[in-house]
Parts: sequence; structure tokens; C-alpha cells
Amino acid sequence: MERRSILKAVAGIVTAASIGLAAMPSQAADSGKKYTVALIPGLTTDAFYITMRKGAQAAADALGVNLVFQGGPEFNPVVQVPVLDAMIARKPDAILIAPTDTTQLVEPLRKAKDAGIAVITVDTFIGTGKYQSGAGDADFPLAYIASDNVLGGRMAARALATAIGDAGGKVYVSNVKPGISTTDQREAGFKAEMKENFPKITVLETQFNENDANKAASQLQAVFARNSDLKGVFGANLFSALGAGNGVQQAGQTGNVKVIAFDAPGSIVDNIKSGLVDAAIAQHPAEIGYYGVVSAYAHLTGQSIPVAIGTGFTVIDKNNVADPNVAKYVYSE
Ligand code: T6T
Repeated sequence: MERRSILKAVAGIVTAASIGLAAMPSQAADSGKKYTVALIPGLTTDAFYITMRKGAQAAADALGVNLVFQGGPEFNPVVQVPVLDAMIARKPDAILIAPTDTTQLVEPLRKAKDAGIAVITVDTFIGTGKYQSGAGDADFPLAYIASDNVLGGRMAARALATAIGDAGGKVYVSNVKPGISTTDQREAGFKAEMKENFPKITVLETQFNENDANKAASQLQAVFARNSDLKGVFGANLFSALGAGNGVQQAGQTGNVKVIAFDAPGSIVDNIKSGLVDAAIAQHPAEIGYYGVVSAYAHLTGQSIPVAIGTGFTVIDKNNVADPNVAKYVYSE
């Protein structure tokens, strides 16, 4: 994108946001149109998406947008697609969605686009995530708003290497299942960083837990039974990390097997305080939700919008966990 278009796009976002923050009448209010934006999370009960919803609601309140939050009880395309179909039938102006699979949500989301609904993906992407590029058959969403998950995986690798120390040793990734853009990218970033910069660390085979913390805990114990010299584990999302930590505790290895968590619900923060988890890579889900709604609003009111917005991270460990500027990134439950 040319510099001028980038500036125009950013100006659109900033203008929309500042109109809302100043509580001035929005363009939608002026024209009498109240836009409806739907947010479809990966699953409704996950603290990550609960926090994203709060950010989305803050932007919706500021801009006079009607926000509808609808999702399923599991992170699973079989569960998510009927929720999406039902939402398309309600004809919102825009859908913000965290697609639960890179390929299985492509055709269901095309139906939304064909129905004239603006589609923006938040957290996860479909296809390659390179939208509006004219490449592939899944580039039609208008924007992707998320953490840089490859970078997050690299940050987790560095934190785990620091926790383990110079001697190195065996570690593994506790992950959800292949086909989820976020967790696939975290694993790829983690492995690339280990390979490039930490030759004394051996990354064992990934254990997939289907987003089930109990399964992740059992897997930790099984990996430890096969590798009594296991030094660490990277839990690539909230449930993987919670389960891996529980597994370390159940194996009586607290402090010996280091744990780096992706995501920061209160339970993980408690585990940092107790010494079970060494660090958490906290995403900023409220920021994702906020800019998701702002982007949808900007598009609906005729502004061009950035095709991708990268949101931040905060690394939480025992040294900063009490700092209010850090604690504000702990997820809502
Ligand atoms: O890590 C988040 C999210 O980014 C990922 O796509 C799925 O898992 C979480 O929702 C945490 O459970």
C-alpha cells in the first residue's frame, strides 16, 4: 500500500476512534443509521474472548454501534459454522469473527460476504491471512486484527530458554490442534527461534490436546515419564498452558520443569505467583475487540481501513506481576 493510502487509512481509524472517545454524535447517529456489528468468538467461555468482547463493547458504546456477541461452547468449526449461518440470516452490517479453522471457515464466510456483510477476522485468520491481495480464494475479508503470533512464539522461546539456563535440555510445545492460524504460528515461531538461537535446546514432538486442559496435563505427565530429563514446556494457548502447568504440578516437578504460558487469565497469573509458571505472554484481546469495531465502523461509514492491524503483548512474570500497568493486561473472566 502506498504511504498516502496508509496515512489516509490510519487517519480514518483515528478519526473514528476520537469521535467516539469525545462522545460526539457519530456519523451513524447523524444519518440516523445505527450499525449492527456481530462478534463471533472462537468460543464464548474463554477469558481471552470475554476480554475481547469488553474492548469491542467499549468501542461500540463510543461509536453508537449495536454489538451482538454470539458464539459456541467449543473451539471447533463444526460448532462455529451453524452460529455463523444463523448470524448471516440476521443480516448484521459487519461480522467480526475468530475463525476456528484456516480452511473450514472459508466457504461459510464467503456466504456472509456474498450477502453484503462486511467480514473482518479477529485473532485468527482464514487462508494465509493476506487479505485483499488478489491471491488465493480466501483473501476476501477486509482486515485481520490480531497479535503477531509468530513473534509471540519467538518471545515464548526466549523466555523458556532464559528460564532453563545455559545447560539447555529437552522441551516441547503443548498445542491445540493443527489448522488454527494463531497456535500454528506460535509453534512455528517458537521452533524457529529455538533452532536459530538456542542450539542446546531440543524440541520434542508437539502434543495436541484439542483445547482440553485435562488432556494437556496428562500429556505432560506422559512426556515426563518418557523423558525424566524434561526441562520445559510451552503452552501455546490458555488451555494448553493451564493444563501443562497442572501436569507439572501433578508430576511433582514445580520449578524443575519450566512453564511458559501463552495467554494470561487469572489462573495463570496465580500460577506465576506460586512459581509453577515462569512467564505468560499476555495478548491484548481488548485492543483486538476495540479496533475490530472501530475498523468495521470506519468501513461502514466510507473510510478505507488498514488490511492488517497488529496488537501488542505484555510479558508477565514474578518481577512485574504486581505492577498495575502490567496487571491491567490480565484477562477478564
Ligand atoms: O490464545 C487464544 C487465541 O488467541 C487462540 O486463537 C485460541 O486460544 C485462545 O483463545 C486462548 O484459549
